[in-house]
Amino acid sequence: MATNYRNLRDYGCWLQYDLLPPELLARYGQQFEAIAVKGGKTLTEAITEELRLGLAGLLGTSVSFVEAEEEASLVVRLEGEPAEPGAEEAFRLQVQGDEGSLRALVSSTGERGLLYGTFAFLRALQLGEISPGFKLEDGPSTPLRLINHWDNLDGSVERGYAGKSIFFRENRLVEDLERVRDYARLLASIGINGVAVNNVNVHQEETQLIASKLAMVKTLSSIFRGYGIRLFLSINFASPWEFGLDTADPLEPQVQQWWKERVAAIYSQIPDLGGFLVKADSEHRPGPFTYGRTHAEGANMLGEALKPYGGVVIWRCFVYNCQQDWRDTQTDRARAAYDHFQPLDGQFMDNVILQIKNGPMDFQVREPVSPLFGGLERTNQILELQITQEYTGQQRHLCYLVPMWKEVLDFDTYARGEGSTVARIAAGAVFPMAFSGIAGVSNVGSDPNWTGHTLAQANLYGYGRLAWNPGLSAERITREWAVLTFGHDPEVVQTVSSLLLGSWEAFENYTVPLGIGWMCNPGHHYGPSPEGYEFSRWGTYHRADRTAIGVDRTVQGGTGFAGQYRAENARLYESLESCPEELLLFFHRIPYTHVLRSGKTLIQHIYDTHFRGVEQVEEMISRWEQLAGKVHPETFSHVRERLEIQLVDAKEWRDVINTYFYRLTHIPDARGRKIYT
Ligand code: GCW
Repeated sequence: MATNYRNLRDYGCWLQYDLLPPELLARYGQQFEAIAVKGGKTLTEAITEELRLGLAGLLGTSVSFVEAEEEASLVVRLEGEPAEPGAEEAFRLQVQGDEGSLRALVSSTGERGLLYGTFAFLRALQLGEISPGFKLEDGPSTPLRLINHWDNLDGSVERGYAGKSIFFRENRLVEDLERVRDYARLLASIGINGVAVNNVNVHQEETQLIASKLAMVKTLSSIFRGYGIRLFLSINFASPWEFGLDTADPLEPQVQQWWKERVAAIYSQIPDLGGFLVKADSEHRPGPFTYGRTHAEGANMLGEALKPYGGVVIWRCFVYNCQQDWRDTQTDRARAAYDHFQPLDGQFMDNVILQIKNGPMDFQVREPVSPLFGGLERTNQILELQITQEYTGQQRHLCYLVPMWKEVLDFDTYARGEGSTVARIAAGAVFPMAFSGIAGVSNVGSDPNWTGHTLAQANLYGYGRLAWNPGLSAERITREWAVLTFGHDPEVVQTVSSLLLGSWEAFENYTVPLGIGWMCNPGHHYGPSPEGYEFSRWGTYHRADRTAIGVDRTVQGGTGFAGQYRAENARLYESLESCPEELLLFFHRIPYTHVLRSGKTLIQHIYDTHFRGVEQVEEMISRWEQLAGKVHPETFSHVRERLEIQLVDAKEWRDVINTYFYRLTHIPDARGRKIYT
């Protein structure tokens, strides 16, 4: 069962380890055949296995492991003590000698550093960067680099677009645990150090993971441990009640006691569990509000229970009123996270971490950055990104998210003057924090290629690389991924990279204009439905009529959301003149005849981008076609099929959106293109 996946090309993702091209073989050929791995224990097997596999594949030789360092041309060595917390994840990679007799040393004060250094060595080898004098001192910028799975025990995956869960099936663990190991390896190769394995929507069955089904967690954690990854569990805040108490009130001593005992039982089985991830008072999940308590009181109660074991509580800020009435124009969902959590700044225990979605709404193709970044000064916090493409084409469409994430990470909050970027906040460099980092919602499932669309593997890779170092450019990450996945043919690397890098823009062009969001089908969120969410309870309205569209979120005449930012950004968004145009309809209500900086009216901009988006997909297809015979035939036809689906859907989006606005406005396309009436 395990092996039939492995025979498939795309199963290997970016760890293909294909034989290097002749020019690199000439340099590296017979160079790294004797290896010494010194020190370490938990991760030694992972390190040696990786080197064996990697070097055999890349260099076409078999390697031997030797005791004496002098006999080795590659030494992986643990040395010294970590100088500060986190230093054990950093490594040094040095290459000496001259072409023809290279000697490489990977060293770290910690085992995880050695593992990351090993992957870095193999990557640098493939990129042709290993040469005499090469030196890389590298360590993660962000301490917590997490993946969140929205996997349910029955095997389904909430917002999963790549098959079923790779962990669970019919309330048990899957049989193929080897695949879980392969997954841990993929994650370790990009520096991930924590995984929450179950859905933040904790249904009844999953509540048992902290009790009768704890053995499943133990098994999974032992697999991940072998790759330096700690396990986290999503928990149900009302667990005490589910297990028979008559309350889950965080201030009730019996509830506190219940959690302490539960946590003790869990840590007796899994002493290195990372902690809990909690979605509370959000989309019908229970939480402290039921008992008139604050989120600080709720989170701290769990923090107390976890503290003796070094565990943390990751508490999500995705809290808003999901029972809104569309007639209510006072309530603004965009304000909710800040309104709920900013007043609690400074009240959370030091092992509680707030997890904040990148935008104030919910993973739309374009949103401003959540004002909680920069708004919270005395609270541990991590950024939440969505790797799974819920609103961005569901892994049927190519939509590479690294450029979007770069914008989020580079966003300057001005919280401590210029340069207070989200990246630096996530790195704990703006405000002192005991914990900081990044979490990404997984896009992985049981499909043989892991991500449904093979090119969506790049989103997982890019996420990990950015979490490690938000300073890496999108171009660098993309090139790395293309070379590791497809090899060195410059035409392939160039085409794949440019397809990826242009895809977010294309997707945005044919879907939802200028930051309004939500014009998708309710429920499953695939495909266009301009008013699908217009009269619903979810607080997601664009309020288009025949003269104007958008929500006024200014302080002056709107919901005041713009005022949640620091002065520099508040000013920027408040005024129609300075508001970045791609976010215009998020912050302002605009007549269709309003003239944009391009000189076009808003309505013409909508038409133009929608025609353009479809053309971009057409161009993507013809560029991909040119790779026939240059990439693996299975990958080639798989991607072509997906691109063809994307084209059909892009046309559907274009026509629905254009017609919707034409029918409202009766303003024709200035260029006379076909708009259905
Ligand atoms: O984007 C929304 C999704 C829900 C998800 C929720 C959340 C896990 O539509 O499926 O629930 O966000 O982030 O909690």
